[in-house]
Amino acid sequence: MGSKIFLNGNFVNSEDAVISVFDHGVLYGDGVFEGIRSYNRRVFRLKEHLDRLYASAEGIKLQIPMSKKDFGAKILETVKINDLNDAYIRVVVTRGIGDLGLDPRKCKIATVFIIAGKIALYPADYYRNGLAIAIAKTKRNHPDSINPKIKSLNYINNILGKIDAIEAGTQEALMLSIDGYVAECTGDNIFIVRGGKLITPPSEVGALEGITQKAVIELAGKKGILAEYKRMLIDELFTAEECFLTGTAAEIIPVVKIGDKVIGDGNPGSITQALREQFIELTLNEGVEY
Ligand code: PXG
Repeated sequence: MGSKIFLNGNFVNSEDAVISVFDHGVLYGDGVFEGIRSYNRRVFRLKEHLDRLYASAEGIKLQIPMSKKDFGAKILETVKINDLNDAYIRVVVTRGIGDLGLDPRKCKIATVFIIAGKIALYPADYYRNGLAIAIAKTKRNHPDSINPKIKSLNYINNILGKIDAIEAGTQEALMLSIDGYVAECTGDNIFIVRGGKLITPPSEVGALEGITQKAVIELAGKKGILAEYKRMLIDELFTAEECFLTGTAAEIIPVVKIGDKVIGDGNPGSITQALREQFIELTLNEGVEY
């Protein structure tokens, strides 16, 4: 059965949810997006996702033709109308329809759509036993070229990193900055535990400011675990006590191997596991109801 998609002001059936070949989102990846989840009929961190969406749009000088408040209401309506208890919500704003040239001024109005569907999760095995990740051959975009805080539709850098992961036979790949610092994975932020403390790379190295990343830092704070944003070289990961990834899709997933190096004793760490349990509890109780 098809779902209902919010597209440019209306709810349409999924088979009718089509956009123009002249949309600059398609022609140039000119647009921004968010991936949001709902749990237990509550949208997790809606405000944070809306704030990031609007900040991303501002970062590419794209005017979203709706207020943040109305946008939030439409997101809630989209999950509700599709009667989903737990959903993956994809929110996209493109530059809109223009001509066969880059000039964004030719695009008179942004295209907006919201899809609410089921989420494809990592198999439960990976949460129990941990993930092996590769080190991507592809370097992360330089932060002076593309501000890593902008969650744009231009994901080729990440997709090349994902292809590196696939070629290495892993699910994910760690991306390093051009000068060799640990940035993030292709769709997740990375943390290590060292001396019982959490360390994650700052956005300036070339990482998206993750909403899950921030939630995990808050949770750690409540448990009295210190967390800091710090530049790290790859060697610092190899000698970490624990390592895990965070993201809307993955939540918190343990990493037990990076390239050919085993992390810790090769099993998911206890701090990682405790944070994961707390995070799951948070997702069920927090969030905006619909
Ligand atoms: N880094 C990158 C490059 C991302 O795309 C994250 C980190 C984690 O951020 P959040 O705010 O989600 O904690 C992301 C998020 C998908 C999908 O369908 C990807 C993301 C989120 C949801 C779904 O692949 N990426």
